[in-house]
Amino acid sequence: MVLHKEEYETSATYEEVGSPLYSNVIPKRHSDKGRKASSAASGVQRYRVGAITLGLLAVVQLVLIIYLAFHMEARNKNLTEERDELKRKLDVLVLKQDSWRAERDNLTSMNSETEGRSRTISLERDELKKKLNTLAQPGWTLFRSRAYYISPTKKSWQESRAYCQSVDADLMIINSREEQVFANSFKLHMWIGLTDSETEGTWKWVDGSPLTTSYWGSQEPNGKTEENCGEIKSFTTERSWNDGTCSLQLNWICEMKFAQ
Ligand code: MMA
Ligand code: CA
Repeated sequence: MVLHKEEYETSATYEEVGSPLYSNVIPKRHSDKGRKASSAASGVQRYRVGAITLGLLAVVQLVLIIYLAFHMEARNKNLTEERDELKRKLDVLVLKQDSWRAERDNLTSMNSETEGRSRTISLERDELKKKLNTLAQPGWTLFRSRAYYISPTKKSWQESRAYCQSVDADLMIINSREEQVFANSFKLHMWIGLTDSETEGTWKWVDGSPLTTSYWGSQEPNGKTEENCGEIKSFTTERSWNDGTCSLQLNWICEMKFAQ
């Protein structure tokens, strides 16, 4: 603005001296000497103006730089805080993720445990249902939490055993005096779950357990390799067992268990 005005005045001084239009505004001293002095003063003026302008620009620039520096500083501080906050949040999330993973694994194993248990329960339920249906058939008797079946027909020891197994039972195992007395009470010549077929002279029950307490009749067992299957024979005496020929057709007694 200042420069403009100066130029304006100067150009007028050079070109429009005689113009009546400018006669009022042009100063009276318009000699060569005066013109030179005026020109020098205007140069100094311009220099000053330029210097001031540059100075102002420098100040403005400095202010701008300081402002920007502060601004950047503040911005940096904010970003650092944000970054730290995000790091903290990330740490929390990583911890949560770990505990959720552990929880998920825990639930997964609990789930497979539950599934396994429910499969077992369902198998046991089906087995008990089947046993209950069997018990409703004629020939079955309950005694001391077990069920016993006295056959109305005769079979070999092996076929008799197969029948018992087909109804989730087996030939009777006698492991108490009570059971021995109970077995005799039917007053029937019948197969029980005893054999020495595997090793001659070594009597075993059908569940694989060895014979400990026995109720052999007098002189029994006497059949060597000819008689490898156990039977109730002389039921009028407590010691009623005989070793008989396994292919003989006899009645039989099954025993059913409901728990181990
Ligand atoms: C039958 C048979 C044998 C038993 C004798 C006892 C004759 O054979 O049952 O196993 O030992 O009788 O006299
Ligand atoms: Ca015998």
